[in-house]
Amino acid sequence: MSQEEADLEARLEEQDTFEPPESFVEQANVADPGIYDEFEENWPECWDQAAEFLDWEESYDEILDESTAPTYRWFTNGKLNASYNCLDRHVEDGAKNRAAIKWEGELGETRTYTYSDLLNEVNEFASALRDLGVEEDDVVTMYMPMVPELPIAMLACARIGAPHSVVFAGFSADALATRMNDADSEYLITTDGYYRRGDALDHLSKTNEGLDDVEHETTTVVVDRLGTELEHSLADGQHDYDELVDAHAGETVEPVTRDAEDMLFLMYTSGTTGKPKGVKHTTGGYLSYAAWTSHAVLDLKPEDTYWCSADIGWITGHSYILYGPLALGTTTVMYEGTPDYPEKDRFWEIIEKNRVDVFYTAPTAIRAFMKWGEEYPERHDLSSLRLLGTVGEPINPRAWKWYYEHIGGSDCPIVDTWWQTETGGHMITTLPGICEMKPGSAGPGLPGLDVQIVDGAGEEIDAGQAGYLTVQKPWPGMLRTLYRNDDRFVSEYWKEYSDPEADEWVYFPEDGAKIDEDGYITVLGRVDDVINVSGHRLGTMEIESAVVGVEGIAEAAVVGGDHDVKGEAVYVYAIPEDGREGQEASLEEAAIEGVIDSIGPIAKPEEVIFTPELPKTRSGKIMRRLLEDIASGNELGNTSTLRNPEVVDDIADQVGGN
Ligand code: 6R9
Repeated sequence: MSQEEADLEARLEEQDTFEPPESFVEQANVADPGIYDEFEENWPECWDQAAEFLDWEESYDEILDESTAPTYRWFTNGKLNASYNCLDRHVEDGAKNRAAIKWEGELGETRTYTYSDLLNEVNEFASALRDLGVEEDDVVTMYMPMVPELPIAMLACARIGAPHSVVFAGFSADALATRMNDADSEYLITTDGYYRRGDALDHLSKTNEGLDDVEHETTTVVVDRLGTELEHSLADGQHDYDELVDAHAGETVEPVTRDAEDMLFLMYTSGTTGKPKGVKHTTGGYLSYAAWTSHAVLDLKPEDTYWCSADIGWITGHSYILYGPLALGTTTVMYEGTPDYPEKDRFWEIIEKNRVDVFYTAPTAIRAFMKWGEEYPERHDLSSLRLLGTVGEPINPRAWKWYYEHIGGSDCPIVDTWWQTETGGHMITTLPGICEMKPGSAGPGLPGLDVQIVDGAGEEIDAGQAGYLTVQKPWPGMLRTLYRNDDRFVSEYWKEYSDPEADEWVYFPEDGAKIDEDGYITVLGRVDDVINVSGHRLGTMEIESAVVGVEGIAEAAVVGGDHDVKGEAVYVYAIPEDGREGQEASLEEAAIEGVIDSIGPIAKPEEVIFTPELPKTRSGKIMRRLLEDIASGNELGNTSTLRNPEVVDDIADQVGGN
């Protein structure tokens, strides 16, 4: 490191606020600080501004209908089609030759789809889906890696009014079956396989294993990603994607008119109890909100090339690879593979090659880049970048500053965006052309949102104190319900702080947070039994039930422990059944396998710790906090209130030498 660089680094370390660069502010989509007051004074009419990013076939009667709260209805009786808004209208407006998707395959192959190419592909596949029998409101499941056929299939569904339910390809066969059964989804789009670090992975066998547990007949479409590398024979009811599309070459399908409140998609996410929740998003509110936040927070412009490195299998990919950017007519980059293949500079190579203007990634990736060292970004010209973003978990100031300096060249604002599957889009973040940035703090709530930090009784608390994050007014991108489970929708999100008798509804996202004097919010993490591994939400109960499903394990407790790169990692504490003592090695293997089979490799335990007993309170509750502290190597507090304090030392001795 040169003296100059060392000086800069020392300066950065001290600095705790950063102003957006003048050059950014001058061109920012939103630069007038008056927007905060304007939205507040003019609520909910302010949300017209989001709806105006879309073309409506029929205009709405009312911005917000609160009569069925907490199931709010937005843009009532408005009519539109999401695929029309992401494709046709841009082609009609003269952008037909602009790239819509630039796809980078892991092995180095690329594909570019202009808006007109993408529209054609979507039309053909929409026609094929209809031919297979898909009707409006049928849920179509996609179990696909990052191949262009995934967004094509999603937009084809949107075109014919069939909600999609995308299941992350890294999830297990069990996870696929659970979601298809819950949604009664009779159609599945999948692939034969995909590449990971150059190896061909078989995905169809995993798909078929999942289908064995689906309780109804399904029609499956299989995309051939691997060519001859993996030969598969398709079973009855399984169709080859290319053959289908060839048979419908050149066909077009009129975009189906959807009501603003009609479901656009379902997305399953982990919650406190074992069963994943089907979060329902709508056509009008969700799409307006994805478009508006892409404009205001990500500062996207039609001429931008933008890259979000998430997987489309998560909400971030839905809102900010696909729907938001395409609604605005931007070029969105989609990368199939991992950041370190073939080398650790793959991301920077993609940015340089595509002249990416705006880049959006996760803290876990940034921490890995830091570990690998700045020589990798230094090999590339990253001067095309104008704005950086992060999402998924809190970003520590050190990682923030590294990102700012080594990727942004100390010249790009960073938006640290707090939001959730349920919120549909960004909620807490700075507006990059207006706000100063404070590393480690996401920022204020967006204009039009009423975010408050409260104590256990729901009273707003003082700056600096830790409390619970709440959102006290509805917003267009919010979930409408949990699929076929309105009761759980109310009990999961609206129970803690609402007053149903007074018809006052407060959304509780189950995160802890604190706020400073300037209204900047630092999100402290989940307060429920959900852990955040590499920015992915995993329910500890789901993992526990996988572990206790293993023969020879009597009881288990799963917690998150601190991890350098992943943020949190999965720690399993397990009690062997009587007579199985001494077989810990094979039980550990079986427990790990059980978790991978039931959820997927992302949930793989970091350690399985065997113990004859779990630490319990006198009332018999497992002391999870204590187990978390042990896993994280933290100082252990007073354990004398336990029923069995003696087990603590015994367990702690086993964990990473703490
Ligand atoms: C978009 C997404 C949501 C949970 C959320 C919170 C955590 C997300 C964050 C963040 C701190 C940020 N989270 N962004 N925590 N700072 N910028 O990640 O959705 O997968 O549903 O996870 O992730 O705990 O409640 P999802």
